[in-house]
Amino acid sequence: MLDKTDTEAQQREAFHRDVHAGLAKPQQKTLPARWLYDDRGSELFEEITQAPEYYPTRTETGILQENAGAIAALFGSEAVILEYGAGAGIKTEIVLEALDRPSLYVPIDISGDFLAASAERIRERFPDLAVEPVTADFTQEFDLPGDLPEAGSRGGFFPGSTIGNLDRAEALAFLKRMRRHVGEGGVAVLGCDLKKDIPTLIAAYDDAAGVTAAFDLNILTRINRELGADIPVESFAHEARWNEATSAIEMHLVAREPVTFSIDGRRFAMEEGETIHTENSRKYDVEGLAALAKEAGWSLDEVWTDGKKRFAVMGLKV
Ligand code: AVI
Repeated sequence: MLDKTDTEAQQREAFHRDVHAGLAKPQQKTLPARWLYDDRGSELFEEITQAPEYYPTRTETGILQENAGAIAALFGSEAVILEYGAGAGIKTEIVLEALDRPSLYVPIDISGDFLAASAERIRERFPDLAVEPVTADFTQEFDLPGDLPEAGSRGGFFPGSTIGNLDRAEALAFLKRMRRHVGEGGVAVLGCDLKKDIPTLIAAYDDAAGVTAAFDLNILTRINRELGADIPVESFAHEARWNEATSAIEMHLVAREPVTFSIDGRRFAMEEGETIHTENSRKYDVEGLAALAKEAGWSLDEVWTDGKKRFAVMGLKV
């Protein structure tokens, strides 16, 4: 687990390192998607979830609402719920509300401030529920607090299809980590955006109101502000692309003209049309993700989906 000042200093250093390494690449320039989420980025992501074209959030929420009883039954009585990425808001509340006498809720998030605020909200909403937030980057190894109660089973909750933002190796490592955290007799509920027609996917990642574009471009504003850079943000445009080989929607920032800029005194140049790849959002089919989960020690117990089969919520057992 991380101390707040440690986290901030390490985060800053890691941001600096990732930006320099990613933008110095001679071929495809890249920026890791995790840096999209500063305060403004997190606000814009919240707005994306309300965009008419962005179906995943409301589809998953509907699936959780419709199947809350069955999901609660999978978690069992007196469960310890480990949520990877705090603050799925309404989705978390739907699940916690349906549970039978949960013994503890453990939200896990890298952003300590965000985590504290969402833990507070949950405490107000569920005054009888014990809440023990853990500040940690759940895409890396970390240990849970040693004093978790033994009553009931442990259940991992990973909604939002955030698994799609990890590459295959990271997703496998994450599923193994969650398997280790829940131990024998543990279960998990995993949200997963499914493969579908390409126009629907592209529209979801390039909404007409330009919220996703603002979210993507905000990473350049963040670099300018936090790393003292002078990237001409208006010289870039957001683009969403489908990559069939990786089964992923990719977000790119395309240079609309030749651009030069400096970051900490180091010069960078990009040609017109050259792009910075900022995010992958992988789309699975249930069989593919179940096979990956199996490799990590899980077996598929149940699948809940919507009428159009756009999104799946998967119930896993150890
Ligand atoms: C957080 N994650 C699941 C979102 C997704 O759909 O991959 C991030 C996002 N990027 C653009 N729009 C939404």
